[in-house]
Amino acid sequence: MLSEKMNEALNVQANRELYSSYLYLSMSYYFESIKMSGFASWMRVQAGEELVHTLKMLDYVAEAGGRARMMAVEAPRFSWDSPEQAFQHVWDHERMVTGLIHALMGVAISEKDGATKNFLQWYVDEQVEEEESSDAVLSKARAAGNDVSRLQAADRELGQRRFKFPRGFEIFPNLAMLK
Ligand code: OFO
Repeated sequence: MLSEKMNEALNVQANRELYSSYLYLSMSYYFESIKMSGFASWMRVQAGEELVHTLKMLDYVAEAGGRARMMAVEAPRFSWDSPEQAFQHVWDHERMVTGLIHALMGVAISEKDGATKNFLQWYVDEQVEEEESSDAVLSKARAAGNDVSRLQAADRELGQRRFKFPRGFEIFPNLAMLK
């Protein structure tokens, strides 16, 4: 059984995960607006992953005897000056989320909640990947700068990324199939 404090902290983090999904969807449409469909597709995949992070956390709350509570989702930023600036934002955002996950782990420890601590380890590991992948994309965007042909090459490369909702979370068809 989750303590009230743990329950609330998990609900708040689930809301931040949903915000992440919303932010990446906003970036996806920004990239569509500047005709960079590969970057747009990459962001859409990222938005799908964040939705899974949200559901996984809310499902855990429900299964652990808590109460999953939906909260208002903040409106994300709408526009960026360049692909590099957008990917810098992703990188900064993911580092901030890593801090939030570590703080959440701190709550599980202070509440002596071993089950939640084990559950959160998945997110700790996932953040290592999220930081690595956003760093790699930021480096590509930075290297391309304003060079149109290099940006187009990066756009083609990132457009290859595919995503399939994991078993149990098949709420949408494969996003790539919608393209
Ligand atoms: Fe949920 O990992 Fe990014 O924010």
